[in-house]
Amino acid sequence: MGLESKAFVAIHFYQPLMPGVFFNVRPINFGPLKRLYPLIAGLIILIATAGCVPYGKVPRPNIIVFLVDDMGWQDTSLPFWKEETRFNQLYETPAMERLAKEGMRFTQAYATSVCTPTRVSLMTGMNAARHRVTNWTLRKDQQPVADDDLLQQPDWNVNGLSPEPGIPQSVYATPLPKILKMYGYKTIHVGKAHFGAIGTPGADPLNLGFDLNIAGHAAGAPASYYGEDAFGNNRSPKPVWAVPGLEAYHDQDIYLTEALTQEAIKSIDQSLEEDSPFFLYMAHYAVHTPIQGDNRFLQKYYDKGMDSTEAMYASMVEGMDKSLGDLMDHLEAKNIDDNTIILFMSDNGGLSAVARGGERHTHNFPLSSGKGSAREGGIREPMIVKWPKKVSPNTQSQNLVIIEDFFPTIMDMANVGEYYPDQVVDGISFTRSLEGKTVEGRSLFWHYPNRWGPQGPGIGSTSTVRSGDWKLIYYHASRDFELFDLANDIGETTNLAKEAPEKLKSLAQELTDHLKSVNAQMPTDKRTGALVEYPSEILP
Ligand SMILES: [Ca+2]
Repeated sequence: MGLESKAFVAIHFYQPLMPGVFFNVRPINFGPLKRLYPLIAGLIILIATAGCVPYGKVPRPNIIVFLVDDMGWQDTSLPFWKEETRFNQLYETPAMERLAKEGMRFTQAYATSVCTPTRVSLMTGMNAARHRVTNWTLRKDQQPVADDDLLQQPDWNVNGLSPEPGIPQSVYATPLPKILKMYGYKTIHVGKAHFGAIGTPGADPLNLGFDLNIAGHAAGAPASYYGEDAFGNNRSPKPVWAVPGLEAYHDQDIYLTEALTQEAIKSIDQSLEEDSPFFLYMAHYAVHTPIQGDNRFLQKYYDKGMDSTEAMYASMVEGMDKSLGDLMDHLEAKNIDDNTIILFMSDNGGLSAVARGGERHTHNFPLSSGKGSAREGGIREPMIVKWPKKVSPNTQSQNLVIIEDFFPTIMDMANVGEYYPDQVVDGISFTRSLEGKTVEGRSLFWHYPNRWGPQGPGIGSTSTVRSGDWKLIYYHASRDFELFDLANDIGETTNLAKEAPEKLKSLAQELTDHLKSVNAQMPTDKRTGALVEYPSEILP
């Protein structure tokens, strides 16, 4: 047993004397031993720390999760494919290029296809089928999108993540920042939260173990990106989307992305003054709708002859990238860049079914479709990790990674050792990938028994598996299958379900086994009143 786990046990044991400080561990009835608490606790702490580095002195790197909202795999000048695309030539993201030169680029990294499921998986390490926050959240006890005529959505966790047990229709779990805080991190939330519904504990990042919350609440988009518009706060009635907590920037000529960056830099400086390692969850609202131009960068995209909506979108992408560059500059200026890990990720694919300029479902080319879809355009993400002295600079990994893997990986990065969250962690640490090793044999799973709203390829109630280069999508309403060979068909243009029946059968079985193992919720077919079958059950 390592020092940290000894300390952990000590802390657990000590819990009755320090209620509410650490985990919500299940209460132990020590009864008549109560009077001996101070003696027992003192002995345990003595044993745990004898001959070891004191608990508070274990060196821990700073960790930044830089999470972009709705950014597509191709919304960057940094190629994530074997060749540069026209989008790589259109977008300008120099800071992402700089980060990739200093770290590792993941070319096959995944999230879920919409916001909240990804964020809950990141904070808990759970696969969406298990945590059951399978769609985006907003209002307490309400689905954000009504059923369609064919399927009734299951009783999924519409209230999102909860740090407290007993909240109806929520998943109770020990959130990532709560554990990091226990290990001495100053935990900072900046930007979009979108973990829990309005009026539930999970709506407020402070309840999840963050020491600071700048601008995060239940809503998953800003009413406005403009300081002149007080980020939506001056409207009457005030929309639920009005961004909280940035009053100092109201009526100023400042873009939301920049205001959040300035606040993040202040919070880093505060951590340095307090001599604490920090965990900064820098979760930008950009580049989610509303698509509103970032005037610092807009003109150059007009000059490229782009559609006006697309020019505005590209300016939002570059504004986000400048934030990354400013943070990297600040780490260097404070001489902490060598002790700060940066994980860059997006929470779902680029929006393509609505609100964009140009032809629908083409904005993530060569990938098919976009946000809300089980196709690659909805789930494949730009991901970069810089880990000084650990990750070789300017490297790439083709290993499969999915969003719930961030949780155990960050535990490794933070030197947490053994830890005991209240949930089952499905994610697998990708530290081996970061060491440059090839990791094979890992299958990834998605489950979306819900309705998103807009229509398009791969959009709908689905379950999906990726195994090796093969991917199977099971459509709940039609019971249809799509089978793709991604190595040769990254655009998912050719359905091989009929040509490769054995592969179809094995993937349908693997997907079924996963869904059953996590007790996944299936929708109900309104025509029959019965639950939709698992994929293997409808094959001959
Ligand atoms: Ca999103």
